[in-house]
Amino acid sequence: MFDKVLIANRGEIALRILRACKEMGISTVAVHSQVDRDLKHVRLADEAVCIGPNPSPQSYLNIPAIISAMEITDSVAVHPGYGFLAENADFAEQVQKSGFTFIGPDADVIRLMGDKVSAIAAMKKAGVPTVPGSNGSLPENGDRCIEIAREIGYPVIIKAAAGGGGRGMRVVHTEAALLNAISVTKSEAGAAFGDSTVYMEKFLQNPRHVEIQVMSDGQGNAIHLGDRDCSLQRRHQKVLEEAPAPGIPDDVRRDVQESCVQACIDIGYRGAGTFEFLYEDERFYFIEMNTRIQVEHPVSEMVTGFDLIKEQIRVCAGEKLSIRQEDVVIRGHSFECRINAEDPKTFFPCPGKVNNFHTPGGLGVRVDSHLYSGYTVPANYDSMIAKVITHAENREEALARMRVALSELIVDGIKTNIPLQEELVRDSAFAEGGVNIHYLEKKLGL
Ligand code: MV4
Repeated sequence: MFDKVLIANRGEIALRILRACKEMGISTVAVHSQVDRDLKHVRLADEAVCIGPNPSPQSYLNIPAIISAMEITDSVAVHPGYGFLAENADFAEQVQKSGFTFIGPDADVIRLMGDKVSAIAAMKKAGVPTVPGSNGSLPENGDRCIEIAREIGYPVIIKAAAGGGGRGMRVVHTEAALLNAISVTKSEAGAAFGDSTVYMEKFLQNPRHVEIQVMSDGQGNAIHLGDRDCSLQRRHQKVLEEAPAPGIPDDVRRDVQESCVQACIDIGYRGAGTFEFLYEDERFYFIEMNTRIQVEHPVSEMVTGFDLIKEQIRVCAGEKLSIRQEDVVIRGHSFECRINAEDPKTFFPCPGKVNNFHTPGGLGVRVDSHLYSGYTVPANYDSMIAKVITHAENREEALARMRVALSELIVDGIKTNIPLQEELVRDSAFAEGGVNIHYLEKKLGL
């Protein structure tokens, strides 16, 4: 096992990783920007290194600074968390070339999945169901593009191969609008990502966002840890997630889960991963794979009782998977509410000093947060300040538990989205289960 792990992240996920390392007897190194020296995990880590000024490009995205911090602290591995460098293949490669271990898949697997065209091709080959589409990048020839769109049928969506997470896409409803949409999406993609490759898919009008959690050891063993429904989102930011995804027929669910496991083995995947799907009319359609631990991983941990961060560390240290698929039993239901420091009406970030922080508790209640009374939320980073997670024997009880948990939560001094979350856990359509990706934005009148 690793002697010392450097945590290349901040906030709640840095604290989550720190706790896992401590439980495993691994020494910890926190790296932080200047404004972040008072972060909770920085105080709790065995060592801390300031890696630069507050803007992320100069600190949390500064690859030489992070590798230097590994060298001066004798760290042997780095956990990237989510965001920042978590899916940066060049970072993973430079970590490896410097003689350290990146806690994640190989750089070439990150690259394969980072390019959505190659990711979809790899998934199709492995038997994962994909969206009907161009099966590769769009040709330069406009007449060919028109033919492809006719075969797929309108509406279609043009997506940047280097995009993902909602960046660089455009819906096209008519043939008259197709070629201009392709050319605009291409130039935007070229400017944003330095790669103007685009592809085409059938546009699904009212899907749900359902994703499958996997874990693989890169030694031929892979398992899934069930699914999550993340359909409640605003501007591609998830707001409230749950596991398992409600109302999916057992055979449909089993088939897609098994295809994800097979894909992990096919691509030589190592570590935690998420297969993102659109789900419509009882069918799954692969859209992207995330090669990192995700914000919403706790709901999968709650229903499986399995520590995903500890397993990531174990398999990336060269151990085989510690459990088999038969050992994974989905028990009950779990919800996660993301708490953000933002105006509940305008959604503008609201950083500032937290005078008082009181967290809910009790059976089946978990709070993943780096906040403490007196902490100042800086303006430089993501506005998520806490995740409130509940677990119970069934969906209704887990939701009731969330209503109580939110009623106990106090974040004094700054504006938060707690009022929005309070409303969502009382929403009757959400309580029914299975709302689609447009539900929240429609409810908010966007
Ligand atoms: C789609 C789609 C409909 N049809 N692809 C947005 C984020 C990126 N991961 C893919 N996205 C979408 N791709 C096809 N063929 C609708 C979306 C989409 C979406 C997907 C998941 C969660 C929220 C979303 C919000 C708007 C659009």
